[in-house]
Amino acid sequence: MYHCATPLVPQHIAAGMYGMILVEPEQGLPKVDREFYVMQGDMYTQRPIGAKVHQDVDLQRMSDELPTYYVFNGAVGALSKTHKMQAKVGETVRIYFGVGGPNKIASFHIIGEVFDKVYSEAALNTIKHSVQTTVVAPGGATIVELKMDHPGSYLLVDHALSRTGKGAVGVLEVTGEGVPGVYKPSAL
Ligand SMILES: [Cu+2]
Repeated sequence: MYHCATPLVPQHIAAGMYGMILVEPEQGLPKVDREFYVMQGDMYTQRPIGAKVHQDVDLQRMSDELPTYYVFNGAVGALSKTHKMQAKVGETVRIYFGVGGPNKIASFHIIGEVFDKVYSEAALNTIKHSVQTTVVAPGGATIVELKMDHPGSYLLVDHALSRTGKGAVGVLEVTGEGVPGVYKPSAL
């Protein structure tokens, strides 16, 4: 994860001056069907969330670490309305997930799925299996992989779930025929 270092650094980061660079091993990472880039950030504004006016930074809120917004890829709705994340049943999805911050740790989770693999802290020499939620520090990243077994709308969230109401939600749309037995109706 990179960012600028112009004072005030957290103010610049809160405005989105960060991104991710992938350094692959010489042979590359294993092939997957889909790859997505997601970064979480926190924002501090003088007006309440949703105010339809120019939103200046609130330096006191920033200092107090009380974000107005939590966003994926820089805007509310970036990964739920503006851009669609799509995959098909049977495909393997890899998500590069980073936290620009400046301040807040993310508890990255996908509702309805489990990460088959997590490269914790984006260290390519360490793979964890079958992880439900993974912690990502500000200035850090992770890589997760999951095979999609069933169609549906899977929500990407920070599992500090109050943050979904402040923007931190994305949608991975999976189409196709479900694998029998993955989800079955309960016997009532
Ligand atoms: Cu900057």
